[in-house]
Parts: sequence; C-alpha cells; structure tokens
Amino acid sequence: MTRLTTNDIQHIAAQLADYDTELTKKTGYSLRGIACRAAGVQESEFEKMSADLLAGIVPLTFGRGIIGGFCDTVASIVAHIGCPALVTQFADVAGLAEAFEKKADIIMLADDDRFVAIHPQSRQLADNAAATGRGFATGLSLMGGGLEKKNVLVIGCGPVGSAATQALVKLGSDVSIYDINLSRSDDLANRIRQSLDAKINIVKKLEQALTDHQFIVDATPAADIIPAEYITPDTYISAPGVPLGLNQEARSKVFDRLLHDPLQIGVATMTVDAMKFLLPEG
Ligand code: 2YG
Repeated sequence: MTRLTTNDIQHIAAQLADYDTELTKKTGYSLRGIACRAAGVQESEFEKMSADLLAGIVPLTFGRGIIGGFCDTVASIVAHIGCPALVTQFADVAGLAEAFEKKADIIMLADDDRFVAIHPQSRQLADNAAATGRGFATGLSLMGGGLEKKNVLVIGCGPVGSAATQALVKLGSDVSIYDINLSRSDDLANRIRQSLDAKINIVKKLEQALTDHQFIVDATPAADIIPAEYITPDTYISAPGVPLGLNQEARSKVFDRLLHDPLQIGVATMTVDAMKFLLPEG
C-alpha cells in the first residue's frame, strides 16, 4: 500500500475545477460523473441527496501518523462532488466522538493499512482501494469508448488491481493480469473464477503483454513500468498506482490517453459508494 506524501496532494484542492475539465475532455465525464458510474448510482440521484448529508473526516495519528494536508484534501474532494464535509478538530478517538456529536452520516478515516468510509447506522463500509480500482477501470472504459470484448491488461494484483480486474470482467472485457509475485496473480485469477465464474489470463512476461495490449491499468507502485516503446497512438492507460508508472518520455507519448491521480477518483468513488448506504434501498 503506497503512503502518500504532502507533496503528492498539496495542489489537489486548488485544481479540482481544472481536473474536472481534464476528465471531461478525456472521458466525457466529470469527477462526480465517473464516481457515480463506478458506484452504479444515477448522478441526478446522487446530486439530489448528497447536499443534505455530512461526511466527517477524522485524522488518525497512530502508525506512521498524520500526513499533512491529507484530511483537508479528502474533505475538498468530497465537497467538490457535492457532499458537505468537515475535518474533525480532534484526531483518533476524540475525533471519532466529535464526528458522531456533529451527526456525520459517514465517517472517513485512514491509517497505514486501510482508508475507509463507514456508515454507522447500517454497519456498512466503503473501502478506498476497492473504490479506486473500480473508479479507474470505469475511467478507462469511458476514455476508450467501452471495453466490452476488448483485451485489457491489469498490472498489479493488490487490492486496487484486484478491484479493477473485477470491474473490467463485469464490463465484459477480456482481462489479462500480471504481478511481479506470481502467487498474487494466481490468487486473483482463482478469486475471479470463484466469484464471477470468469476466466482471466495470467501473464508471466510483462514485455510481451505490453506489446499485445492497448488498454492497460497500472495498479503498481513501480515508477517506470510501462516503457515508452510499448506506447502506440492506440494505447490507453489508467494508472491508480502512485507514483505514476510512466517516465517523462512515456507520458508525452501517451499524451491525453492517460488517467492518473493520487487521490481524487478513489475518494470520489468511495464517497458515492458510501452514499449508496443511505439510499432508501441502500
Ligand atoms: O489521518 C492521516 O493523516 C493519516 N493517518 C493518513 C494515512 C494514509 C495512509 N494511506 C495512504 O497514503 C494511501 N493508501 C491513501 C490512498 C491512496 C489512493 N491512491
């Protein structure tokens, strides 16, 4: 699990309107639009209900501690898609108590292992890694004009890559998966076969797979995993992995057929996931 730094996130809040413009150009949808499609919620439905709900974001000091700007940035993304958000003044248990006292409908908090949005009333939770994988898979589909029956390569079979794989299988894509640790790709293939009765292809040689695929999800923390020579004018890359797996040359070659951010799509998608718990049939 990659740990973000203040440097990764400090400009996000001020650039959310510009990011909507970029996303709309690439996918046809805003951050809220992508998140709603990834969560399976009508955007009009979300718009109607989100204004009346409150998200409480609680800083947590244990483990490697607070990341400067993390909770404020999460709150800015949640508010940007239309859901009022507050960062509790206190951290940890006092912060959790404050969120309850301030009647937050969903409570968002992250330690070194997990980042979740909980809905106490229904005892349900939304998970950032799962939401991030699904959000970026949805974004790739929107950017690439629909991925049904298309070959898609997922690099990285951790929590984010697993969620992306599941979402792509549900979209009808022919998914190939690669992980540097073969047992992780084996495990994911088994889980997908059991849960979705779908067969996915395990790739053992990444270079060959990069040659064979034009639709790629990079869900790894590797810095330079998709070399420029594998990028063609038909290549689309959706990269939830932090840091971005493309060097400067590769980025300029893929140009605007690339989706990447350190927090925005995942937080927006998990917020809509959590709001689903409050829908009448939620
Ligand atoms: O409350 C705080 O400020 C800290 N306890 C937050 C720690 C978050 C650690 N996790 C990460 O940095 C990432 N896994 C967050 C999600 C990244 C999504 N691409």
